[in-house]
Amino acid sequence: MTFTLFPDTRLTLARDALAGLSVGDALGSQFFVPGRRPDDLAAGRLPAPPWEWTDDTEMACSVVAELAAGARIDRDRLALAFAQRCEPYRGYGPGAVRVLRLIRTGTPWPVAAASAFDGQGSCGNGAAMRVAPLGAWHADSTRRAAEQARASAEVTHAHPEGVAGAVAVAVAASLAARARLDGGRPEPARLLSAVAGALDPAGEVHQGVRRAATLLGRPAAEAADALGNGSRVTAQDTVPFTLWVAATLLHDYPAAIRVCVEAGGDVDTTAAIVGGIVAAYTGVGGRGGVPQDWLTAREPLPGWVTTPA
Ligand code: F2R
Ligand code: MG
Repeated sequence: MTFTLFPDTRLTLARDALAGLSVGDALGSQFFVPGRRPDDLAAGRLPAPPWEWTDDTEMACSVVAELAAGARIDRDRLALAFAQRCEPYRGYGPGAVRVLRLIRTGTPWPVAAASAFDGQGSCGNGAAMRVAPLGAWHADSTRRAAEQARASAEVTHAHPEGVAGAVAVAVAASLAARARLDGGRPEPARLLSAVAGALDPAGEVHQGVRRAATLLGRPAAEAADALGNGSRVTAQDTVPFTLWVAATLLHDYPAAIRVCVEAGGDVDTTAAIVGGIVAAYTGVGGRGGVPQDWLTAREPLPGWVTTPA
């Protein structure tokens, strides 16, 4: 079935995904504070606000601002926006800090991104962590979501696995937002199979997503053990597990975030990825959606994304 998606609807879907992404990021990063225990969250004891968001949210806000302004990713503009808005204290990866400094000081983004990690390019999870709102924006086309995710990734992540991580997350968010519009819920196995179908079969992210499908129905700890929980901070070690969580708990944002927190590893980023995909389906508030009190506890988003000029 084809349908027309009006710009306001695209923006609403992308903003809901951004709400889920930023709350996941901000709440997840609270669990790096010594003394915080995942059990507290399971028991309903929330950290004291404000929950400050990190690089995941800062970069995702630039992606949404870019879409709101031009409806597509202009790589030159996005690279400059990432570089100029980067507040290094937000917890950026070391490769990203260097690439963004090069771009800020005039190095063209293709050169800067290709120079990372001794010329391999970054396969960090940073291109995946920021892209769910872009996928939700493209609820009408997984092909377009994949193509635009690739464009958004390339400006910082030249390694094919870093790009594949972004494509996988964007396709999952596109399918989640589409299911919300259609009023159905994708079968977890079908969702993972559709994501895998958008990836290079020779890649590690692809293989991880296929493995995730074989672990559906197993305990979360077993899935995290087999797939990785982001502790290596790479796309390969982060994206397959996040897709397993999102596919399993697409209808239940709080439960999905709790699973990320309990799995440990790169919790702000696993919760940002999962939160972005799941909120593209559940929306904010209401049954299964991003809880209003969690949204209130999150540090406000920057004015340039909430009230653009
Ligand atoms: N930096 C972090 N998390 C560590 C600190 C967690 C916590 N706050 C604490 O206090 O303990 N988080 C941020 O980094 C991730 C996004 O990273 P991005 O943008 O991809 O950056 P980078 O530096 O390019 O890549 C991240 C790491 O991946 C490994 N890596 C990348 N390319 C590689 C390659 N070609 N070969 C080998 N390793 C590669 C490196 O370890 C990089 O440092 C998010 O989690 C964000 O929140
Ligand atoms: Mg972070």
